Amino acid sequence: MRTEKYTARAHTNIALIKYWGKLDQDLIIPMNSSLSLTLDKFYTDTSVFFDSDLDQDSFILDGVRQQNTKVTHVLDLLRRFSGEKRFAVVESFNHVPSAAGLASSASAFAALSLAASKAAGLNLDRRALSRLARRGSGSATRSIYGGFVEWQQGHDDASSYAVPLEENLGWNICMIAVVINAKQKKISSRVGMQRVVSTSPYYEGWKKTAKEDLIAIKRAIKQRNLERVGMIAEENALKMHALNLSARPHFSYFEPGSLLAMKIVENLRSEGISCYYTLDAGPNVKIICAKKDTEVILSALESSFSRKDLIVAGPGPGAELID
Ligand code: 2P0
Repeated sequence: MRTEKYTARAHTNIALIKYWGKLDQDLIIPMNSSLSLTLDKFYTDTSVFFDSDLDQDSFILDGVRQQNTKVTHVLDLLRRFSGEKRFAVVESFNHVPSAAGLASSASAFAALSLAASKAAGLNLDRRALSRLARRGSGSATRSIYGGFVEWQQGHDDASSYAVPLEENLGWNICMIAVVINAKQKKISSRVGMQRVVSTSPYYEGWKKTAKEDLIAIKRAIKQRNLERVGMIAEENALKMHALNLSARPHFSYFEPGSLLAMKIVENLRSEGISCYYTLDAGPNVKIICAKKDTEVILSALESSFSRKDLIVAGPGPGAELID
């Protein structure tokens, strides 16, 4: 006997104020609140049904069977909440315009939370979905919502969830993803951030400054001040990456191509074009800019990068059922 199959779509998000460190590793309670923009171009579609003929969960990503303990962990939590005893079939497809290495656990766990909770017979509200997605991967907490989203750090399972800041922006803010390297990163976010918390002498400074950056960026978003939003995001990203350089043993996600893209953005800015960069736990650079400036920025990047590695994205929607 199997349950009805539900399919959900969730988009990835890019943090402008980063989450980088956990207060509680099991519950995934972050050390600081973070803020992101959900993007339209990168998303995951996930279908789930429970079936009494199964003797274990099955997870297929882009047609390939996977072993993923985080997926099983979220399904175990759901079984506990819902009383559903059966194992599940989870089938996911990542939609990324090229082999960009930008498919993220954020869209994956947001889509899984929505599809699996429906298949288990639950009608969770978005706050509960955000909390469930958080248990799979921190950044997924924010992908339940579209547009600008704040993950309020909280202090326990009940109080740590995302809230929508502005879901329908009516603002032509864009992100250009510069794909430097699409391969799997050597140091996972989970390992990298934990090492930073345990060893960086600057971590207390990060917590203080992240709090200040969050207040400042929320004000700048409200004022539609792209220059302020971009500059705060760029500085916040650099502070996060400085933590990695100060960890023991130190590490960095930057590659030569990352530095080149960052330099191009800084040069464009000195020529009067409003563009700013941010980087996550990998070498790819995301450029924050106004839609009207994308062509001039793309043409500057094209002198060093192939056009197929430059992807322009806009604000995207929150997680939704599509089937
Ligand atoms: C963020 N990142 O705020 C930060 C900035 C990457 C750099 O959240 O351990 O996959 O599963 O909670 O969410 C990526 O880390 O880590 C991330 P876990 P996650 O988007």
